[in-house]
Amino acid sequence: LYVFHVFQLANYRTPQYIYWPETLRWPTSTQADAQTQTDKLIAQMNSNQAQVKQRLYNLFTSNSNFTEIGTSAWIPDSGPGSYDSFESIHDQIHGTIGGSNYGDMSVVPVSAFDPAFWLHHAMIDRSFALWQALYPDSYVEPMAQKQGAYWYNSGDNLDAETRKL
Ligand SMILES: [Cu+2]
Repeated sequence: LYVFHVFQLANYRTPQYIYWPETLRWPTSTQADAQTQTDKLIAQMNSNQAQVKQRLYNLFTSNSNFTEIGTSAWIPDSGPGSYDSFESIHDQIHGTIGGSNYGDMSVVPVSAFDPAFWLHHAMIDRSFALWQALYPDSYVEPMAQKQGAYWYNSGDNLDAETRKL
């Protein structure tokens, strides 16, 4: 895997990214001598494959509203239900590659150090492009920010022109 030498301890909540000299997938531990467990990664990816395939199929075939399928932030105003989104699938893949001991792909500040990050995000972009080909008239609808965040306050109106961060 890719070898790198960066880091300032103060920037990371968990110290292993300081002493891991390379990206790790399904690391054996959070200790300095942790090793990637490729067998566990492959087993988990194989285990999840059918479920992720079905979820993508469902998004392509059962929902023509970009706002609803784009992010996991969309929450209907009323009614129980099970909702899915490209972002939720994206999140699951990050965790599946990172594994249970916080491999790089599991943690936002370091996930892009794993070359798998770029393949994964290319697949998410591809999925969006395929969905947009099916539903070319649906796009971002204005909606209020649900929770305060660093750049936005709860209730701020966000739309397609909102600055992406
Ligand atoms: Cu990501």
